[in-house]
Amino acid sequence: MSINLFDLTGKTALITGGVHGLGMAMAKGLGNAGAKIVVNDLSQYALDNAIAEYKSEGIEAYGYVFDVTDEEAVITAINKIETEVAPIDILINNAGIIKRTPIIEMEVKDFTAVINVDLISPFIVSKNVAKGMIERGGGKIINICSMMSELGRDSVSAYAAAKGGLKMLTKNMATEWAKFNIQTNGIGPGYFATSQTAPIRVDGHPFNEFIISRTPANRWGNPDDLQGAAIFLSSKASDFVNGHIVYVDGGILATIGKPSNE
Ligand code: GCO
Repeated sequence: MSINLFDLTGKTALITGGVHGLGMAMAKGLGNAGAKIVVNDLSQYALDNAIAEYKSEGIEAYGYVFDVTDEEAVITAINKIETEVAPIDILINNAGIIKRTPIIEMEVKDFTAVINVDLISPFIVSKNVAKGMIERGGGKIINICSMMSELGRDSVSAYAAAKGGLKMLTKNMATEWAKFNIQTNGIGPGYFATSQTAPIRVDGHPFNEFIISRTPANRWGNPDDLQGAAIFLSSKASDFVNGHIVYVDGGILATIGKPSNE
């Protein structure tokens, strides 16, 4: 009998912030591979719209309002999810924010806000989900990293510091939890066409042309381009993969780039 290493039937996946963009695309990939989907947001309105979209595509999905930076709220939500839906087999720490401000002009409160959501909340959610995974004999954790886990860019210091830290937090989670059959890895998206990049992607914006020339695939990523990596790292196919950041970037990190007139 052939085994489908990528089948997620019977699994339950929590994707934080999975109400739009890359998180929703990855969640749809997991849902189409058989998983039940649980997403969170601060807005019930956003959740209601997202759940309706998942269900319109035949995906079983549930939404919970909670703040990923508030550990008490996270613990309460995990207990509700694991009581009302099912134990969490797969966690994708996707929720994130970005503030584009030069370091000199950035206020400490803004830097701190990005670190809290993009680095400290994956720590909070993972450690509280991992407790149940350890009791149940294993699980999958995927942290959404970034090109900024490896590279700097003007105006995104807080985001780069958070995503660089998230890369190393991923490796430490892998180090501590692999013995419990929890595989912890990361996905590092390149530049994707989402609402988060909309301001720097408009036609004629210099950054738009720059990214197309800087990406060997000569295009922005489409959110669905992340589904394969998400399914792989959520499935049996990655049971011996730990602490690895899978960069889905069209080749950006493979090259120093080329002169714009080539
Ligand atoms: C930016 C972009 C990036 C991308 C992504 C790259 O301002 O440089 O928003 O942060 O969103 O993180 O991997």
